[in-house]
Amino acid sequence: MKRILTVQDISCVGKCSGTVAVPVLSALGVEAALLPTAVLSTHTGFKGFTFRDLTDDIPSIGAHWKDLGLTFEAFYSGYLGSIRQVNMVRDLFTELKRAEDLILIDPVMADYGKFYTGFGPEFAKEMCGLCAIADVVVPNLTEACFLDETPFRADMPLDDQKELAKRLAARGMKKIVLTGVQTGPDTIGAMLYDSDAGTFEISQTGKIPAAFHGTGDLFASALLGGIMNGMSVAESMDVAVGYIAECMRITLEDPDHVDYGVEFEKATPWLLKRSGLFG
Ligand code: PXL
Repeated sequence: MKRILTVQDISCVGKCSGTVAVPVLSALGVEAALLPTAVLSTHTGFKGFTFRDLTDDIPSIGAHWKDLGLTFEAFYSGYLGSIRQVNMVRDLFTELKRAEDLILIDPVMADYGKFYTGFGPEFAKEMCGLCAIADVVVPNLTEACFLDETPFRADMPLDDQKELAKRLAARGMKKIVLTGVQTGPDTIGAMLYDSDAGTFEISQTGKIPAAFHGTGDLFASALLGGIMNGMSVAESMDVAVGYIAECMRITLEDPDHVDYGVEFEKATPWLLKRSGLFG
């Protein structure tokens, strides 16, 4: 059985980061070890959340795993709470990774043209350094602009988004899966730029007029799960795009849905079927 390590926070309520990464990867038949970077009462979209920083625990947890000789076939980071954490994660992944293992970095820090609470350009600079050690990075359009230190434009033409992906490759990123790509007036999706092959692939779906926290985390987790099951990055991206659309469709169908996250649990049968794992 494949084992991966994911490093991100636990937002006790909020359906994002660690509390979606582990169940999605487990459903896809991957053992997911979780190193929590912080424990929050809720994600930062709620007012008055509590935040217990666990940065100081990271080195000793990594050292214990090293003593045990534990190995992971992939390393996956999401929301990291500080520059110090970004640097620790870079050290941890570099130390534990064997040549054949994969690193996937989701540079969680911004969306819709704005940094999340607590992040800014200095953080983006450090995150850019972490992305350079990854095999696959999964920025949304805002994060891609901030990594590249270029102004965000919600209506950026597709050709400009391709140039943006190429500039990220020039900063050392290998496979770039750009999310939130406007592929047409009524379509949205993701675009993979494989800098070694010099190729672009696009996966798209009909636009759903809603936005929920945690969909980026679900996307990255489903993407990694697919790759761990032997899919190419492009195939897995296609599944992940469909999965997010399905999660949103199911959520909006429920008149009692909460507004802080999607009902991803109910889309598990769809994901397993689409991944060829069930039914
Ligand atoms: O979904 C990204 C994310 C993860 N973790 C925390 C967050 C957010 C987005 O706001 O607040 C704590």
